Amino acid sequence: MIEKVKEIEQRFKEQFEKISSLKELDELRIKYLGKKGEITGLLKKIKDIPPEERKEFGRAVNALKVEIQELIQAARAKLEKAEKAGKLDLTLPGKPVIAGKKHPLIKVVEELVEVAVGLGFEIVDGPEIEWEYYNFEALNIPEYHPSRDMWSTLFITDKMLLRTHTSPVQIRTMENRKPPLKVFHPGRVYRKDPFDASHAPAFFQAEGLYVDKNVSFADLKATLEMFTRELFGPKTKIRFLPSYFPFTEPSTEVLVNWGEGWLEILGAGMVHPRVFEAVGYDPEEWTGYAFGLGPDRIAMIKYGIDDIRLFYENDLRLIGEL
Ligand code: FA5
Repeated sequence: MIEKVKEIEQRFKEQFEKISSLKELDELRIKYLGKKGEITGLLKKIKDIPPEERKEFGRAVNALKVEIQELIQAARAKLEKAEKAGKLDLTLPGKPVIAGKKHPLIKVVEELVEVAVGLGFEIVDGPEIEWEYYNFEALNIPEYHPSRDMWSTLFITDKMLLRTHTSPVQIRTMENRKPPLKVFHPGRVYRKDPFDASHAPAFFQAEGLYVDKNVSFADLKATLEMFTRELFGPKTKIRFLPSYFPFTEPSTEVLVNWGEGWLEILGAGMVHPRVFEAVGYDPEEWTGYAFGLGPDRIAMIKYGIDDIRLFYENDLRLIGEL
């Protein structure tokens, strides 16, 4: 009887060699392992085998069954893979790869930095969580002074706050260096402002500070004209309006023509002597100008966006189109 097992094994292997499709493989499986298959037939015969041969026969049949199962399983995996590859339609359009794009606000900030570097400014950094001293006191805004109300402040403790403007970086830079200096700092600032079409509670500012001997208002004006020309093109109309900041004297605001009206994009002025005193510079010897640009408002004008909130809504259509 053991010869019968060997013979079936032989036959299976010959037929297995010739298999070239899943269909054929399945037929072969049924022929050997199916209900009426050869192996099943052999297993049914076990009970008729004389007891002394039964053990050996049973073991041989089971071993062959396992071998056949394994061969079929391996062959199926291979054939399935091959058939799948054969069905690959190379004429189908590919899946689009969505590349990341820069947010319009980041683009504007980067552009501002480029212009600043071109004008000889050095880029400096500063913290967003700030001491009340740097945000106000050293900028000639004493605690009792009503001008503090110009910045609706988010306090963390009595002495610590989320900076309301990038101007504290002026103080931090001057404290650590000797004049002359020409620095630029872009970063985020925070205010308890209502979130409306032209105000965000967290927005960008970019601070410029130039300290040297004999710096004049004409230097400031020329620098701001350069910035606006680079940002909006040479024909852009801008307006200088007299303004008030405790840390500059005189002070100005710059408005850019924006469709029907004018939008304020920056505050600026000549560094106040009190600010120089706070950092230990002699105001009789040194002069300077400072300005604070609003990249959010600049981006609105540049890209024709009439609502600042669009920049913060994470709608990918905005980024896709700009
Ligand atoms: C300041 O914050 C001064 N530190 C600017 C300055 C620097 C003056 C150096 C003199 C010397 P102001 O509060 O006006 O100023 O803000 C400056 C600019 O930030 C504004 O012109 C505007 O473009 C932008 N800005 C102000 N508030 C918001 C807001 N809530 N959302 C978006 N942009 C704002």
